[in-house]
Amino acid sequence: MKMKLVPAVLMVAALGLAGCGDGDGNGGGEASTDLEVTGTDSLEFEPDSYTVPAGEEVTVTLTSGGVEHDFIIEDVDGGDVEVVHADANESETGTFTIDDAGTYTVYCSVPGHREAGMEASLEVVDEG
Ligand SMILES: [Cu+2]
Repeated sequence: MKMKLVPAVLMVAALGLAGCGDGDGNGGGEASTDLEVTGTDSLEFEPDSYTVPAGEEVTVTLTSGGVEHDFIIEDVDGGDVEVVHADANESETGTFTIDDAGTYTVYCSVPGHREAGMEASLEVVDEG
């Protein structure tokens, strides 16, 4: 009897996760003006891809784990844009607006983090 319980629990957990991922607009190809990002202790952005609309203000809420992180967008109109920085175990909010559609790179500027692979992909789309 106990053996049968395990797969059932896993299935419920999987369904629950899928449900949470729906409609949040992060990484699903649907543009969102509200990004919830976690900077993990293993130096990753979670999630690590975002889609936002061109020409609209986007709010980023960055939550750091046990290590500080920031959220920088590389090469926007020739310069990097620091959107938000969150100290360890803190959550901070910042905003940005990008007018030109395209694919941008997000990185963390805390020393060593980007070198460890702390990057994400930001898709800016014209919604017409
Ligand atoms: Cu970082």
